[in-house]
Amino acid sequence: MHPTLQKKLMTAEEAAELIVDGDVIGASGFTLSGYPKAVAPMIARKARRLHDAGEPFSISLYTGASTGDEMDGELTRANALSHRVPYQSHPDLRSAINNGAVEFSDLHLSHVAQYVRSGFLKKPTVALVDAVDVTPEGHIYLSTSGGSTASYLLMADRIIVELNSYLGNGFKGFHDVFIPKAPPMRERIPIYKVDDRIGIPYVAVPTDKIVAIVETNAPDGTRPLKEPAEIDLTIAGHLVEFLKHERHHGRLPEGVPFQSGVGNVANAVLATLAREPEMQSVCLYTEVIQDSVFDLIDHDKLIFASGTALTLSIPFQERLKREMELIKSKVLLRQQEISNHPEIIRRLGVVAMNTALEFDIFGNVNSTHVLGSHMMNGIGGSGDFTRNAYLPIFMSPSTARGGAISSLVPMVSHVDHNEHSTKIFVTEQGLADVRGMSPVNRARHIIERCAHPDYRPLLKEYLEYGLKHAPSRHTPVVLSRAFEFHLRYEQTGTMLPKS
Ligand code: 0RQ
Repeated sequence: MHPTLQKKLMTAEEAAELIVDGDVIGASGFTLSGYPKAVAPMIARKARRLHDAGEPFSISLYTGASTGDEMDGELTRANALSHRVPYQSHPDLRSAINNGAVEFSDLHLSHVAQYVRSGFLKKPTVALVDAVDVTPEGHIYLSTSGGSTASYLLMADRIIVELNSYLGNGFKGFHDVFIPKAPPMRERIPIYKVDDRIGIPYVAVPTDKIVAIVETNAPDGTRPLKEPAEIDLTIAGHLVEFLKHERHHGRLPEGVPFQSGVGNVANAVLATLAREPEMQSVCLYTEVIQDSVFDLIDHDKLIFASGTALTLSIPFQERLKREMELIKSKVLLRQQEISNHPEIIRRLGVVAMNTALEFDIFGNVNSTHVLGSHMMNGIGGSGDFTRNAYLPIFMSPSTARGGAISSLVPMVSHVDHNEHSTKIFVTEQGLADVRGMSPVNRARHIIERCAHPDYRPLLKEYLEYGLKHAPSRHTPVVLSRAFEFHLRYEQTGTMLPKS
């Protein structure tokens, strides 16, 4: 290591001492990939020590999206977090948000970097990043996530680099870092093909801002994905049949890229696409690239994948290390404001596939709030993609909690994606294509194709009641009954009426 950088080497514990009460940390990390793993637990330790001594200590934490236990878990358990932005999925942090201990700003992920650069959010005082290399000129080569890290590095006064040797120098070159100009002088973002590179492979920072370098050797703490369950495969099967049908009828141009959300259903869809002999090779213009990218590669079905996070389970992180050059020729990582940018999603005609918690008979979707109140993870990129996609698709099992909850309800208890943006719904029961339909036809179609048989008659009865008693036949919402499923669940523990 160059002597100028060597002087900044320190332990994670020493680096944590540089963090003070009230700091705003802008960190790397997106869906458990590329987040710093060493310094945050030491910040948590410092917080405990200060709290025990009766002193205040709490920080704000901005990231790309969710991070692992070393960051979101440790900091939450030490009561060290006051404000979290913009997405999370850790059970302890989720509880702290829902019990009011941590303030949470749930933002569209494409907005975050611009929020920070334009001063809508407090300026990060410290950037804390997981990197594969840092050079004497101040070139920081990010690890497995792009996130909003380049903007945090740009805006923060102090930078702490976790120099992570796990992936090795071979990882350099995965990133394409580009920050758009500020409005109103912004120019077009010149991505015309999924694999277009428009930036540079590192983030350039003034070296005097780097206050600490902490050496680590740690893989991402990604949770292993389960083998796809029967229900995930059934949903994936309906979806793939639909895509083949659309292609056959000339409504799905060859080469339109796919975006797929996180989790088991999303992974099962891509794995099913990979195995389907009639589906041609695909491009991904997405945010999270999961293990299933290897299914596509192995079946020679991947043309190229552009994302902001390479979220791989440990066996696939090991495989990435073994096949670095092959994967690099097929995958690139962008900043999340570019991976999720409306201009590019609309231009490329992305097919967006995301998971809903619940959706209603008219096509509104709730992705975030259980019973309208309890925060699950956040909207993430689902809004960026859904609103701008060529074909937005929502998937969900038709019931949750052993059948006590219907994912299809008379009216969603919280709206993340409204009926004007949504088009296709899929459950294990079937697929509803509601493009161009009036609200009543949408409702009939969605109930018939997607509802669980236990709930279908109840939803039909609600619709028919609305057609008789609602103030309008256009969208026959009956306010006094619209939340009867949710209220019944709160009162009895099931959305099904007592028989
Ligand atoms: O609860 O874990 O206690 O059993 O919700 O449900 O079926 O395991 O689904 O893990 O795919 O997550 C929408 C949360 C789905 C996710 C959501 C309960 C259910 C279970 C999880 P348990 P599943 P998944 C890319 C795009 C928003 C962000 C997004 C998400 C738990 O996909 O966060 O799309 N999406 N980003 O029992 C009450 C209902 C329920 C319900 C399910 N209707 N009411 N509970 N559950 N339906 C990623 C990023 O942008 C970063």
